[in-house]
Parts: sequence; structure tokens; C-alpha cells
Amino acid sequence: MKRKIIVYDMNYFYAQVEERDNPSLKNQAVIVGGKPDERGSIVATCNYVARDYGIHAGMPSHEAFLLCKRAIFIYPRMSLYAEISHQIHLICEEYSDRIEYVALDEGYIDVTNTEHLFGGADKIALEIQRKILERTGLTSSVGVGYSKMSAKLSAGMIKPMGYFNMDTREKWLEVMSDKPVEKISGIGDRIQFRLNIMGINTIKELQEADPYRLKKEFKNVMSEWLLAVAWGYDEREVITEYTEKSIGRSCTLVQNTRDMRIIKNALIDLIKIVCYKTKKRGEFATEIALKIRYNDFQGQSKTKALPFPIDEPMEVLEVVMELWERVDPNKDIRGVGVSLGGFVKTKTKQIALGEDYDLTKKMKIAQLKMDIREKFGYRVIEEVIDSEKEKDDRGKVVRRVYLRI
Ligand code: DCP
Ligand code: CA
Repeated sequence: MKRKIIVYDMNYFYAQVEERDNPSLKNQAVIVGGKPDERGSIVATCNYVARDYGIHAGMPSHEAFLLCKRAIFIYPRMSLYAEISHQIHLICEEYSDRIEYVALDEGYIDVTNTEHLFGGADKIALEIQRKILERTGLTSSVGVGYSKMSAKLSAGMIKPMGYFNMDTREKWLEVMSDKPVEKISGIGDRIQFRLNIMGINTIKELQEADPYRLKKEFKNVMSEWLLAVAWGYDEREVITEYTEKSIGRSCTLVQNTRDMRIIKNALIDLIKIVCYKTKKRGEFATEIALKIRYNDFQGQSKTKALPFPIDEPMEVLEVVMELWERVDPNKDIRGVGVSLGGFVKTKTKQIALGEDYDLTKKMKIAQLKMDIREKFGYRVIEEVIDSEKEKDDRGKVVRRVYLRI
């Protein structure tokens, strides 16, 4: 059956949320990220006014400051963005259960089997866009495609509040052929550069490229992928979290850092999201992975298999902090990720000496929390995930409480 896939992508997401909550920011250059005077700070994103100055995500904050001295820098409020992300997920889930969330602000919704219930994929896409605006006050761009690639590129076609349809391969060939090769997601700077050197600039030129020349330059797998994708072939499935072997989330930190408070806050946000998703699937995890990206862009993954299944953020944090012990302490961290896997259906009782562990009670509370959050949003319940003692400015011992989302 011909597939119908919708992509939604929030416009300049973090910065738009900040504008929404403080309308005086509109018409000013808004940068969400680390402050320019903090070492290693980077731009997470910025609004369109800032983009006009040449500022973009991933750029060092001090460089952004030099491009626009009047720009307003705002520290990201990750837990708020995660909450909004959750509100959006609830909207999407009204239309299909085959959804792949690829970022806090972006997802693929496969409506092949459900579009007839709602008057077609285009209607669903526009309805999702309207509901997102109504319920969150934020604009998004949506696209409809016959594949993941065509849907994603459709959503990227018009911003803000855009809608575009490329739901057949014929439309792909018509719309994409004269576009530059780097429009295709997966063709980064380096591949683009090598293609350009070969005289291949547009997607049409890639379609017509000599396969032998391509093979010589890019080896078998890559050259075949390039040709297929140029002709609009993309069979990748929408992978839902219900069928996936693991549920993971990662983020870039606001600055390259070794500061454990920044890192731990980010980890807790991620842990809450993956735990929520795990609970929603009604399963428990027996494998935890901590992913680290260092400032030199090298990556590392530390994993642990657990003797008992877990799904509570507090328990996951404990294991993640244990894994953290194995991270290179001499390098700054650029990004972190947490994933849960090895899912099992039931939780066996955890036996800890001296612990009064009432599993049924705990499960009932967990279910209650799920129900309340489903109805009123993730943030209505605040949880103490962790706390630690530290000294305040005056040397007084205080307790830092991690109260997130
Ligand atoms: N992000 C980040 N670091 C990056 C890129 C993005 O922290 N290097 C965060 C901030 C963004 C969010 O992820 O708001 C979504 O990323 P997008 O690439 O979708 O960018 P935006 O939503 O900001 O802009 P656009 O309107 O182009 O989608
Ligand atoms: Ca976006």
C-alpha cells in the first residue's frame, strides 16, 4: 500500500517558546544557549531576527555576540521544552500509533492505515498544526510525504507555519530535481563538497551521475544510497517506541562543560522522558546506556545490564551516575544521552535488606501519576529526583534539590 507519512517540525523551537512567554522579545534577536562570556558556550537555537545576522545553532556564543551585540541571550529551559514536546505528542497520538519522535520538536507520523478515518493525510497534517498552535501557542511546519525523506523535506519547505505535500515520487522528481544536493538530509558538508568537486550540484545532476564514477568516489553502499535517494527512493520505516528495542534521548549541552550541576540537570531531564516513555509502553528496562559526546566530537557509550527491571527515574539516575564514574574526567562534555532497553513485561521484586518495599503500592502510585499526567500534562507533578548538600554564597550548607519537569 502507498505510504502516507506526516512530519511536524516546530519553528525555531526553544527561541519561539521564549518569545511566547515574553512577547517583548519579538522583533529582537533572541539567542537560546550559553552566555557569550562563559567558556565553551554555544548557541542552541535563535529566532529569525538573529538568523538574519548570520547566527545559527551550534555557533560559539561569543561569535554570535560579535555578529549582533544587541542580541538577547537566554539560558534554555529544557524541562519546559520537554513538557511542550509532551503536549505535542498527545496531539499526534490522536491520529496514529505509528510515530517516531526524532527530537523534542520533530516527529514522523505514519498515517497509512488511519488516514481514511480522518479525511486524509493532508487534513490530519493541517489539523495537527492547528491544534499545536491552539494548545501551545506555537507555530510549526508540517509536511506530507510517501517516505520519511519526502515528508521531512516537505516540512522544511515553508517556515514558519508552512505546509507542503510531496506524497508521490512524481512530485519528488518535479519539486526536488533542481534543488541543491545538500537539501537531502544525510548529505552533510563533506559529501556535498566531494559531489560539488565532481561537478554535481543539483539533485538532477546526481540522478544523472555516472554510477561508476560515484562508486569510485564513495564506495558501494554510499554511492547506491546517493543514487536511490536522488531518484526519491527511501524505504525506511517509521520506527515506533513500542517496537523499538530501546528508547533513547540525547541533547547538546548549552556549553562544553565539566560542571556536574549542568550535566546532571540535563541527564535528569532525559531520564524523565525515557522513563515516561517506558512506563507508557507498560514495560520495564533491564539495560541502561549512557552516551557521551566530548567537545572534540568523539563519542562514547557506557552500558549496564541490570539484574532487576526498573522504570523509575530515581533508580535510573542511580545507575547512570554509576556509569558516569567511567567517563573521562579530563575532557569537556558537549552532549549527553540516556537510553533504556532490554524491555521486559513484569517487574520482579527487588530484594534489598532492611527495605520495606511494597511493590503493589508503588505500582499503584506510578499508575496514578501516569493518569494525572496524561490528563494535565507532565509538569503538574513535581518530583524530587535527587538532592545533594552544597555550600551557598555565604558558606552556609544548603540542600540542592533536583526538582525537574
Ligand atoms: N538544538 C540544539 N543544538 C543544535 C541544534 C538544535 O540544542 N545544534 C535544539 C534547539 C532547537 C531544537 O533543538 O530549538 C530543534 O532543532 P531544529 O534543528 O529543528 O531547529 P529549530 O527548531 O530551532 O529551527 P527550525 O525552525 O529551523 O526548525
Ligand atoms: Ca525545528
